[in-house]
Amino acid sequence: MPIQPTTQELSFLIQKSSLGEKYSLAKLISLLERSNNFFTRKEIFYILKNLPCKNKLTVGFTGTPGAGKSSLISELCKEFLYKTVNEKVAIVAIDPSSSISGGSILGDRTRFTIPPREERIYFRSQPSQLEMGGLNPYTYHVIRVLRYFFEYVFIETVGIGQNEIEVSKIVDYSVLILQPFAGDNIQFIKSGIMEVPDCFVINKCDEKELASSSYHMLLNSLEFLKDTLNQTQIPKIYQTSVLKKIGIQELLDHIIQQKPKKDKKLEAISQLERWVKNEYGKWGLHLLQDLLNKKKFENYETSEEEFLNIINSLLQKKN
Ligand SMILES: Nc1nc2c(ncn2[C@@H]2O[C@H](COP(=O)(O)OP(=O)(O)OP(=O)(O)O)[C@@H](O)[C@H]2O)c(=O)[nH]1
Ligand SMILES: [Mg+2]
Repeated sequence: MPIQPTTQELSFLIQKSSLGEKYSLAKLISLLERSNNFFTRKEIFYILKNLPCKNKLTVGFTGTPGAGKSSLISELCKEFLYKTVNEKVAIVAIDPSSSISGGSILGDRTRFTIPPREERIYFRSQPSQLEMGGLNPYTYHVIRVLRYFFEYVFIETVGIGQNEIEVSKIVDYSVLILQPFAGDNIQFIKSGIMEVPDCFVINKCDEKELASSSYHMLLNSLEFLKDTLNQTQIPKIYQTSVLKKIGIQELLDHIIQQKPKKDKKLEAISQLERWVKNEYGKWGLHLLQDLLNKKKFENYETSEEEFLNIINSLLQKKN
């Protein structure tokens, strides 16, 4: 595949991907992950616009390192295969252990036990931009592509705090996975992210006693916060064990009942702002807001192109 594939080649990849061919999909995603490939991306989304988008729900799974996120997602997927008939799920794992140049490697941290030839499940690992597992700059575009081909897209990221907030911006539903608490101090209550997750999971509830005390500790904290934050109700808490296969069905039932709540245009604008802020700082953000006030937002690539034209003409004038 040349650096700049032709429209025909891209259409071919997209057609094959929509028929469930994983190799073509992997190629398509790799094209998106190449940093300097704006025109290819624009072309990809232009072609995709003519296809129906399959996606019903995008779900984010975040949580403390080693809480069992990958293991739990694997179990949820196996359950998903029983529960649904023709639907498909794509998993994107943001892998903090692989380097940017390394691409998708299945390092120690990615413990997925999904049958590799299963046609209804697609797995992709993405190197993280940050040491702790923050979103890659291309994650959003990869998710947008996957939404065309899969009813469900699951994203795994490591860490709570900023990552939790970042991932919540590109998903319809956020699940925070924790391990049973050893002490009586819930450290994350201080981190100000308790209001971000839509639901909590305490995984590794293999032992009833520890599971129950952790559950009540979390419940108390959430009730305390509910009053201080003036919320009407607290999010659901699930207790699961991958080891003993507890709570998996209930959690999956709950997840697939959810409705998409995000306005995809607002989501696109927020991701465009995120990119501009990272690349050009407050100055860029100011120019973008000016542009968005004057011109109706159509789609990510159109606004990105208009923004880059403004930047280029300003830089030319300066020289
Ligand atoms: N006892 C017990 N161990 C579990 C359970 N779920 C996962 N584990 C173990 O916990 C360890 C970490 O599991 P992972 O699924 O890799 O956890 P993770 O949260 O994805 O880890 P990172 O991606 O590295 O943050 C593995 O050794 C799993 O076998 C569970 O329900 N009970
Ligand atoms: Mg993992």
